[in-house]
Amino acid sequence: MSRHHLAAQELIAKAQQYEGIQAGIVDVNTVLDGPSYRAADQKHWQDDHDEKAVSWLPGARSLLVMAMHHPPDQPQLDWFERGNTAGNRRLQRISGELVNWLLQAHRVHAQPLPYQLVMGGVFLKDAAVMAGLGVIGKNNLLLHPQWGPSLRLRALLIQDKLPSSAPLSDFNPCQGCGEPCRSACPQDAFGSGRYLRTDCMKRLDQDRDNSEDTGQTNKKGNPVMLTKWCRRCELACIAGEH
Ligand code: B12
Repeated sequence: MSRHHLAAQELIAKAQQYEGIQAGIVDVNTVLDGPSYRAADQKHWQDDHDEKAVSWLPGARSLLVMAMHHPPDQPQLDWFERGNTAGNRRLQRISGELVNWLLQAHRVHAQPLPYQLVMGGVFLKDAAVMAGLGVIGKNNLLLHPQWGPSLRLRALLIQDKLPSSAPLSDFNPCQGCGEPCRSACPQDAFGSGRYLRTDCMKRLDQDRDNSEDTGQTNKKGNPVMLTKWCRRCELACIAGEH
């Protein structure tokens, strides 16, 4: 077995040792050619980069995509406070540990990618589909065979070209479904037959306006606010093993 096959297999196994994590590998250029980049106009995203955006490892070839199970009975994983969520903080911690491990065990350089596109992140749902973690459902979310849409994503950029995981075949969770995800939307963001971001965004703006005061203060002495995002399209979905 080649050095890179071994690194890929061991990396996926290492990531999956963490409770509730599944992982796959995909060629980064395939993701950059994918549907979301085409829809969003890749050039626009590049032009839009924040000056604080991370610079990618030069010539990086692969991505490790991680899905973290987000059980519906743990809504706090998605609550947004002090600029982040608990679920995302856990994924960031795991990413850092995997980068260190990959360098020590295989002398392969990797880099945790940020969440936001403007900060240098990638479109994670596309990456996850291509890495074999699920398919895109009628709710425009990644659906995983066991977890349905109840997951959060994160990626590591890897310097070397590691062999890619195979996309899923024969997983069609939306076939014959009555689409409760779409009727659950309080903004009717799927009313036109496809997901409309501007409608969805209105609801998330309202969620932000309705942030709760935690009673804590940050270093600057300002109140720490907590936002609970609308997740109706996610929570109404019946895909996966509930
Ligand atoms: C910006 C953003 C938002 C914006 C805009 C969303 C949008 N879709 O445009 C707002 C704030 C509105 C939002 C809302 C939500 N988001 Co959001 N969001 C993101 C972010 C940062 C980028 C997504 C984006 O801009 N996509 C670009 C547009 C062009 O594409 P799109 O609408 O997603 O549609 C594309 C895909 O569906 C894809 N596609 C469709 N079919 C197929 C088939 C194949 C084979 C492939 C490869 C791709 C593909 O192509 C479409 C474009 O043509 C990602 C994290 C990331 N870095 O990727 C999280 C992310 C997508 N969001 C997530 C979540 C959970 C939500 C919300 C439920 C709110 C919440 N609790 O956080 C809602 C759900 C909205 C919905 N039903 O899509 C999760 C999704 C997890 C999952 N199971 O899929 C992500 C991955 C973040 C995370 N924490 O893991 N989000």
